[in-house]
This record gives sequence, C-alpha cells and structure tokens, in this order.
Amino acid sequence: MEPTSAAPGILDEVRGFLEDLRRDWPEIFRARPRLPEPPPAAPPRIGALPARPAPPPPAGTDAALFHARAEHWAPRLGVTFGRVRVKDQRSLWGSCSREGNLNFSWRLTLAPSEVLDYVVVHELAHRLEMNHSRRFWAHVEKHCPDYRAHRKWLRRNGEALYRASRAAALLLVFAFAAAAASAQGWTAVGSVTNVETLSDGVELTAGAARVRITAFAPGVMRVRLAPNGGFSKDASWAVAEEAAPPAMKIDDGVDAVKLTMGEVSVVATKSPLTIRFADASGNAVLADAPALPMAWNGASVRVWKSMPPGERYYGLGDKAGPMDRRGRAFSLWNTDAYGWQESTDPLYKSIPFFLGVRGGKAYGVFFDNAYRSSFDFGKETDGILSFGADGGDLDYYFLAGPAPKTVVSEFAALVGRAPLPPLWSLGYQQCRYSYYPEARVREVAKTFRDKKIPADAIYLDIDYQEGNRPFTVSASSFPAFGAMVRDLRAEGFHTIAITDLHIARAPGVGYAPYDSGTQLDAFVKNPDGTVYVGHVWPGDSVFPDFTLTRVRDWWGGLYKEFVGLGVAGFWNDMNEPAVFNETKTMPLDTVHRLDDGSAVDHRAVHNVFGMENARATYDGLRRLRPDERPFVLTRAAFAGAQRWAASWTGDNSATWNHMAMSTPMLLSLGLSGYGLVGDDIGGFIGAPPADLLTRWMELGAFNPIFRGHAAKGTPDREPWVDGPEHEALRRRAIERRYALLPYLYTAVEEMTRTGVPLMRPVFLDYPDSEDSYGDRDFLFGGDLFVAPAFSEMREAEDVRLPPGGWYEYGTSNRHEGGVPLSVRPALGEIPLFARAGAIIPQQPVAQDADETPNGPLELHVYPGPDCRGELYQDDGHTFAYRRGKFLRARYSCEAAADGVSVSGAVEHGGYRPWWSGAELVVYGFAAAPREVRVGGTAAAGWTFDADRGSVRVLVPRARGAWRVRILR
Ligand code: MIG
Repeated sequence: MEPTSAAPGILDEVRGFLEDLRRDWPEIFRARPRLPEPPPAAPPRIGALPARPAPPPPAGTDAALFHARAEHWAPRLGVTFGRVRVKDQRSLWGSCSREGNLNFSWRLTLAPSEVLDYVVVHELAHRLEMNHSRRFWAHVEKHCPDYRAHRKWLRRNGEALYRASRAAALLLVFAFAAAAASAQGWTAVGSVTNVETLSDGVELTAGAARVRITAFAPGVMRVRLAPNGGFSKDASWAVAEEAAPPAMKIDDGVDAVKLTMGEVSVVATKSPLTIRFADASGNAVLADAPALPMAWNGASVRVWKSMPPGERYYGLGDKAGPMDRRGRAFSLWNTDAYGWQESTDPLYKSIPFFLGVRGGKAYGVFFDNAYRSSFDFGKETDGILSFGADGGDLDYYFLAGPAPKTVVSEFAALVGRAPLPPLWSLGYQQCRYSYYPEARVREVAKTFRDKKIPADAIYLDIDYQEGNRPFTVSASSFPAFGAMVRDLRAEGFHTIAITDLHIARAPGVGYAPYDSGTQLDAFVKNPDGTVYVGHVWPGDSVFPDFTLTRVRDWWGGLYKEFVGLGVAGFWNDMNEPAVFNETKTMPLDTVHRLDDGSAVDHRAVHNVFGMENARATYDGLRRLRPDERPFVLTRAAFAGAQRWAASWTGDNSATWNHMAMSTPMLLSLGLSGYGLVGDDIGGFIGAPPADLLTRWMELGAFNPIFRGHAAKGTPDREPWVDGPEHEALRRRAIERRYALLPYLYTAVEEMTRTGVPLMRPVFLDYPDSEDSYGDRDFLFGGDLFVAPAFSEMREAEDVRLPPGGWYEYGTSNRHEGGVPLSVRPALGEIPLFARAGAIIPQQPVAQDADETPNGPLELHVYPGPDCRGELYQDDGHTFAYRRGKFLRARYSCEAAADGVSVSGAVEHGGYRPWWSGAELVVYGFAAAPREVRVGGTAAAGWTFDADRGSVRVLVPRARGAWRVRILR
C-alpha cells in the first residue's frame, strides 16, 4: 500500500513511547557522541551509481527542497544521494548508495519532503537493527502498534534516535543484556533419564520432557520435542513424503546414545541432552551449541546450533539481500510487503528450510512449524545459529547431503516437487495492473503478434472485475468476455485471470461466492463465532477457511465458469492473507477449523493460508479439467507450495538494484524447493528507464517464470514502449528464450523429478570451487552459465566461469573456468556461456510455445569432456505424459584430434514430436572440415560458418538412433 497519513493521536502515543524508552533504556540517551565524519567514498563497484554530478536543481522546486535535505542527512547517514527527478506533482524518483556499492532507488507517492525522510528511516532502521531487538519492538508494540505511526514517529524523532544509535557499543551491550535476560525465560531440556528404542529410532526422557530422534528416509532424520512429554498429533502442512525409515543401528552408551543410518549418524549426549549429527567418518556436521540444549518458553520453542567458521547458509525462500544468510536474522510471517527493499523482512513466503555449506559439503535443516518462526545465523551471538517459533512443535528434519544438490533433492522429496507445468507457461507472460477494457487487452495481444514478439499469456488484474469482487467480470469493461478469451486463444494467447481469496461481504445481491460460501459456513470466524470481516479490495470481505477440505473443494468449484470460458490460468494474489489494516492481516485470534473437527487460531495457520488457497485452486482446476495441467500463480507460500502453484516475488521496484536483487532471491527460492518462480520484470513500482527494462528482459529470459508486470498508474511497460531500438533488443531476448524452449522444458521436467531447480546457483553443480558462491551469476539448467549485467554503467566486468571449459554461447570462443574473464556486454547482450561438453536442444523461433516451429530440431554441440545432452518433449499441456506419451532422447559426442562424432538415440518414443530431422550445429572448428558423414555415408548439404567456427549438418531421420562424424 502506498503510505498514507497517520491517524490523529499518534504523536501522543509516540511521545509516550519516547518517555518509556528514556526510563527503561537510559543508556542510549546518556551518550551523545558527536556525529561521525562521513566515510571516505569507496571506489565504485558493480551496482554503484555513476559518478555523475547532478546539476543543481532550480531554486524553489521540489527537487531543490530534496537536495537541501539530502545535504543535511547524507553525511549523517553515510550515504550518497544520486540523481533526483520530479516525476509529477506528488512523486519523486531518486536513488542513493551506501558504502560505495549498495544502491537503492525509490519512487514514492509522497510529499517531496517525506521522500527523504523515508530513506532516512530506512537507514535508521538498518543501523539500529531494530528488526531484531525484541525489547525495542516490545516498546513499539506497546506504544505505537501502528507501524506507519512508528515510521511517522521516526520521521519526527529520527535525528535524536540516530544520535543515540551512534552509541554503538552501548547498543551492543544492551543487545547482550537483553539476550541474557530473555534467556532466563527459557527452560532447557535436561538430562536423559530413560532411553526407549522405537522401530525407527529412540525416545529419550529428560525430566518431564521427551525427545524423539527417528529416521525418516535414507539420509533424512527427524527430531521432535514434547516439553511436557505428550507429543502432539503427527501432522504437517508441508511434508508430502511417507516416512520410509531405513535400517538403523542404535548404541545406548553411558554418556550418549548413537544412531547410525548408512553414512549418517546422530549422537545424543545425555547430560544435558544435546544432539550432534555427524558424517560417515564421525565428523560433526551440525551440533547443538555447547550448553544450549533445545528449550521452550511459554509456547515458544527454539534450537541453538554451533556455526563453524566459514560455513555459509542458504535457503529460507524469498528473503532479500545476499544469498548467504550468515550474520543476519529473519522472521517468517507471510506479509504483503508492498515496496519491499533489501532489508525488508518478513516478506510474502515462509519456507523454514536452510542449507549449511562448508568445504563443498552441505546439509539441510527443515523446521516443520507454520507459526511465526525466526532464524538467526550468528546475528545475535557470533558463532551460534538458532531457529524457533512462537508456538507449535519443535519438529525438525536433518538432511544429510552431503552434495548440495542431494540436500536440495532430499528437501524436494520431503515437501513435494512441482508438477510439470504447461509448456505455454514457460513462454513470455505479459501482465499489468490492469489491462482494461477489453479493447486494450486485445490491442496489447495484437501488438505482440503484429510486431512479431513472441508471447504466450496475458493477465487480467483486478480491474476486470465488477467492484473488485472475485469471480465477477465487469460488464461495462468486458461486455464480451468469453469471446475475448476465445479470440485471444485463437491468436495463441492464454488468458490468466486474478482471483483474490477475499470474498466481498455482499449478502442478498446474488453474489454467488458469498451466498454459497455462507450456506456452506465456509468463512473464517471470530472467537465469538461470528464471521470475520476484513477490509480489502472489494470493501468488507470474508475469507474462506482454506484449512478445511470441504471449503477447498467449494473454492475449487468457483472456477467452473471461467474454465468453461477458456480462461487458462489463475492468479491467487493477496493470500498472505493481506488485509488493509495496521497488522496487514487478520487478527491472531480468528478461528480456523480443521478437518478433524478441531480448530486453531490464526497464529497456527497464517503461514500456510496462502498455500492452502493455491492448493484449493489447483485441485479445483484438476477436477474441472482433469486432463489439462493447471497454471496457478500464488504470492504467499509455505514450504511445499510448489506442488500447486508457480510464484513471484511480489511488489518490487523499477530500479537497478531491484533487478540485481532478483537473482539471489530467485536462486534462494530454487534452493528452497520453489523452482517455478519469477519477478516482476521491469519492476512493479515506478518506471524503469529504457536501458533498465531492456537489461531486465535479457535477464528475465533466464528466469523460470518470465513475466513483465507494472503497478497501476505507472507508464506502459510492454517491450515496444521505448522505441524501435529497444524493441528490437527486447524481441531478441524473448526470441532467445523461445529458441531455447526444448532445453528449458527438458530442464524443467528434470526439476519435477529431482527437485534440482532450472535456475540454480553455481555452487549446486560446482561446490568445490570458491568462485561458485557469488550472487550475480547462475546456471540455467546444467549447461548454460549466465553472468548478467546489473549496472547502468557500460563498464567491463569480471566474470569467473565455473570449472571446466566454456564457450561463448553460439560461437567457438572457448574459455577456461577459474580465470577471470573481462566482459563488457553491450545493451542487448547478456554474457552467456555453454559448457564445453554440452549438447543443447533448440528450435526455430515461433510466436508462441504451442506454435509448430518451422524447421527441424536443432542440436547445438559444444565439444568437450563429458559431452552429452538430453531432450524431453510431450504434448505440452495434458497429463498424457503420465501414461507414457512422451519422448526422451539422449545425445553424446566425442572429440578427437581428427574430428568430432555426435550420436543420438531416442530412449522413449511415446510422443511424436513436430520434427523428424535434426540440424546439428557443431562448434569448435577453425577451418572447414574435410568430410561430414551421416551414418555410413558422406553428407552433401553441410555448411561451415567461419565466423562462428561451426559446422551445420542435417540428420534427416533423427527420431531413431544416428551418428554423425565430422572429420578435420
Ligand atoms: O494490493 O492486484 O502484488 O502484482 O498487480 C495490491 C493488484 C494488489 C498486489 C500484487 C500485484 C497486483 C496488485 N496486487
């Protein structure tokens, strides 16, 4: 939401807050050190603003006011303010950088003087690290429960607080004192008094508490704690796998119990009860911190583990900022985080899973708890990581790896993998808030076709509805909705409609979702038994109780009409659930019913609510169209939501920094089991400069979901809006995506079986190379390496290729990994490399993913060691593949001094593809070959491209086994 004015009375509240703070926390007011000197400007690095001095703004303008304030604040905050543009009456666009390389920009609809305050507040929040000071937040909650008010307060009192924050040492002392104090509220599990052997592990008694350590699956162990000895019902929203415990050996010694399962072991020391997971040679992999056994405090539960030096931490889903979470703390509470920035936490999703990676070896931890949880990777106490929740069970899984890829696969198996998506959803998707009326939707679709820019989907955001009511269509804006959807389909477009989960509270007016839901008693209740009403887009709204199967079934049925009209995909937004109030969601005491007849409050299910919404949608679509793969896009998620929906990263901003942040965020989601993800290409909030939008499209073409989006009131954002030059570059980026569809679909199909994401961090495939742990570059499938340009500067940048040889994509220029390579990509180019040894299946560009390409399959062969490629194809949209109707082909090559030979074989031929021939493009030839043989005979029609160093030859019958030899 856009910031609005605070309610009256807030100033008094914050004054009270200030007084309280003075009384309870006097230290920070005592010290009044002088303001520090601004730090010396560091040399600009990637992502830095160009050192272009802004011309002084004309006096008396908004920009002048901004600059005056910026001059006041910049040295105090140690930031450099960049250019500022006054967009219109009430909004400014500008940027600032911190420490020479962090750079964020904003565009806010605020009064000009407030814009700067907003930045100042961000900085203060950052510096005070208030996100993680429980005591600070306790004050905030007590005295100004309204975050906006708190922000207002900061605006007014920022400078005093800033001065206080300079007493950094004192602040640290305080943090420790607070930690010690709060630690007093915790009861730690004591010493083991009894050991009972179970069929799959052990149950340890320690005073009144019991701890179960069990084997769940090969390489997967589980730990559960029952503080008062009674384990709660074994239920999980996330775990999809049935326990299949392998054989385990149990040694009950004097001091410790040891369980060994294959290569993994867990040792439970008895006094006090601490747990240590170890590898085959007995080396500790993950161990409880010394003298910090797991503990509880009221309803809260927590675990503390030692952090070996140099260990890196990944995962936690959509968290912003660096991929390596070490040194930071996070909380998991699904939040509508409009305008989130690098330090915003929590965000939209809660995936309580992380990997620890050290020396190329990894393990994983999944904390199966849907309450508000938190993870601290050495932020509070150096060398100690901890995780816990405000309620629910202490129930966690240890995933042994030790290859990072194995951990990712183990987690995906545990919580479930994404089903194969429809092929069209991997094409380019065009969205905006909102395309309407009907004529505009048609016009956008037609422009794609006229301009020959491939695209597969167009979205209808909330304005297609009548009064923002889900499952309605505005009769005035969309008088012939069905015909429009049909016509779009005929043009190769799939229509995706938003269907938010809030149902308008509109009794007696024939609004079917409200009427039928009421009849079914489908809505979430207040503690007094009345239906909870919250204010969202339709006004007063009610919320389906998605934790009930019968409600999910009812919800799924609401799609019947849209499905009948041919709407192809559905978008579940606002399902954190978002409510327009101070807490941004429903009250914690609302009542949610469960299938077993029991009920829980909102705390217990908040984080799974959006996932259950997506599940209801997916399952409903399966029932309505049993042989059509659903496409659902969800904003909120919990671990395992990939089983039902793709996702995106919410309301990002049109800035260079946001583009750069998208990569670590999407990679983190991929590591967390969520592989079908994308971000709003171009940035939702604000207006991307032309270069930024072009670069973002180049990058987005290598994101699993490739979708342009824009907020209401922002300028148009379609590929053509910045003139013919940019349009051509963007078309090329989209076309490359379409050329790579066979490769991409093959990698996505692999992901649905193994959980290994399409877009993946380099370390997943090359864990032993130190160069693999950056945040900018990534692998797209196993054979393409992408090193995107993230800056508006056209400067040379260093790229470190992964180990092995790498060809510049589509050429014979080969480089070796590990050696820094300086690249200077022109606009319209993204540094892209193919593994030496890759065989990449491609196709001639078509205008949508279902259009039959005009020409044979293409196999691009980059000779090298371990030379292989694979192709998976099917009809792209039904479930026939589950009945064997798919094609899987494997390719390999061998390079020798006298030439290269390439062979192919169809391993499973249950689906007949569009092609019968395959054109090979074999790189690495300095000169035209002497001879090219297809099978036993010399081929005639081959060509040699001297610029690319490639030989092209057609294999006329490629649906069988074949072999080609190219002789030097
Ligand atoms: O309160 O449906 O993140 O993508 O365009 C805003 C309107 C609601 C938030 C989503 C955004 C979408 C917008 N929605």
